[in-house]
Amino acid sequence: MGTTTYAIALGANRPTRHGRPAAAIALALDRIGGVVAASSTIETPPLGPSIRRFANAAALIESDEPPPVLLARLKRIERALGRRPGRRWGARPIDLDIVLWSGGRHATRALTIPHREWHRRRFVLAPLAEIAPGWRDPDSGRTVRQLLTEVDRRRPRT
Ligand code: PH2
Ligand code: MG
Ligand code: MG
Repeated sequence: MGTTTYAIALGANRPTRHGRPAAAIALALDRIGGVVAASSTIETPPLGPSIRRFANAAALIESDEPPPVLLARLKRIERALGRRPGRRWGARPIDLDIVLWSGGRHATRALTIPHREWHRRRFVLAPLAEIAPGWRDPDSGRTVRQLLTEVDRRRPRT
């Protein structure tokens, strides 16, 4: 088992030869490996310019890789599942984001952990709250469960 725990957010909103977006998420989890917990896969309305709804999920993985090495591997998996570089928020067959890691903060030009936007995004917080409700954001000191409650208070679910 790995020495480091990572929380990964998975998203997809374009079908691929593997099938519906939820199938790409299942396949990506399989490729990532080291999965110690996986949330359910939920359907979410798109944030931003995309029109199609997303499938979103979260997973905890254990790995010996330092953050840049894991990031490079996640990008290779994205490409293998059909992701092509393009518009920043375009429809995508798979998006694999590192949200948190057991090392606290990591900030370089190439990669920032915690992910800059994760604490505002219900589609990240809701799946993550299923598997790591007590994980504390190193920036705010709040748990995933608290952050989810705050997002819902600002923008009540309809
Ligand atoms: N990802 C984005 C932009 N908008 N909306 C939803 N619902 N789910 C996502 O994963 C998502 C998004 C950029 O990565
Ligand atoms: Mg993303
Ligand atoms: Mg991404």
